[in-house]
Amino acid sequence: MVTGDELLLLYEQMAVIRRTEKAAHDLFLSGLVKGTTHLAAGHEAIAVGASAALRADDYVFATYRGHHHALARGATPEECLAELMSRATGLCGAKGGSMHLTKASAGMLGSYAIVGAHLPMAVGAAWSARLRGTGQVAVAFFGDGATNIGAFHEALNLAAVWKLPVLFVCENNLYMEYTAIADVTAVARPAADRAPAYGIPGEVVDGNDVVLVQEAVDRLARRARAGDGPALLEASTYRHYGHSRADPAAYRPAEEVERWLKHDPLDLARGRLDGLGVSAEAIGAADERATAVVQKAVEAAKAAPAPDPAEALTDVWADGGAAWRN
Ligand SMILES: Cc1ncc(C[n+]2csc(CCOP(=O)(O)OP(=O)(O)O)c2C)c(N)n1
Ligand SMILES: [Mg+2]
Repeated sequence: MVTGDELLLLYEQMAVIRRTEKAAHDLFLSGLVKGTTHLAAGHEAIAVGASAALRADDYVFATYRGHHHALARGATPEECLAELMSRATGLCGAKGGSMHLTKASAGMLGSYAIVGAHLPMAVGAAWSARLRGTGQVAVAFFGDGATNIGAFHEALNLAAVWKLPVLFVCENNLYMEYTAIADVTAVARPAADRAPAYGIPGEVVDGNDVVLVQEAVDRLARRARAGDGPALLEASTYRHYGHSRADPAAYRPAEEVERWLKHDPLDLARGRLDGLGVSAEAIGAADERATAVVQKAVEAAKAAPAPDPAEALTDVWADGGAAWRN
């Protein structure tokens, strides 16, 4: 069971993510973010709870809605915001942008814009871990929309057949872009209801409760490390912003939005902290630290230089340059 001090750390991480996403939204609207953004405000508890249950050397794969996973795996708000703003100090030197945040040194093996494409990659990483006997687990985070993509089914099947140490974590926010997943899927739980067809246990968790997510991922990761094979966790959640950019998400019923905003991951964690005897002052101090970190990150990213054009061909090919092609 998590202690008050441990949960306060998770709360602060979620508070940092929430504020980073708000900053990304504001920077986008003021024209400082190049390309698009897909914000994960509302999804914080999934990334933070899962990361808290994983080993530092485990592998994580995320989607284009992946800021929360990069931050939960140790990327800083400054690195992430600088990446969104195409600055030299960005997490990927401005070569990735919002949709491709990657921090390989922290096992964050990328954010992928092709829906479903990274699930087979996570299976490959799990296979590699198995062959090397490292005890590592690979985790693929993906949206509900990916469950209607062929790669989801291929990945689950192969992972089960080879009993690989991979966890499939579906962030079910009820929508795939502007379409309700329920309108195009015959089962109620698009991920969890299908997992048993591949011989994989499919569980559902409240994805807005960081403690429940941590407990579930901890249990499923132990199982995978012990050689008992893959598992699927469907985490119910809701995005606070639209799908991308400035989408006002007018296709979502007002009553639904209101209900989910009342089920906010930060509020839920605050309630649990209170129950564990953590003072309102301690929670307020965590909020203030989070605000200060993100404010500083925004200023630093704004002040950072653009990348040197001479860097354009570095980190592109395995040899670090373009010589491979010549
Ligand atoms: C293979 C593929 N088809 C279509 C798209 C366009 N597209 C981008 S995001 C998206 C919706 C995905 O929804 P979901 O998987 O639920 O993730 P969410 O955005 O809700 O996090 C679609 C269809 C794409 N990027 N890749
Ligand atoms: Mg979705």
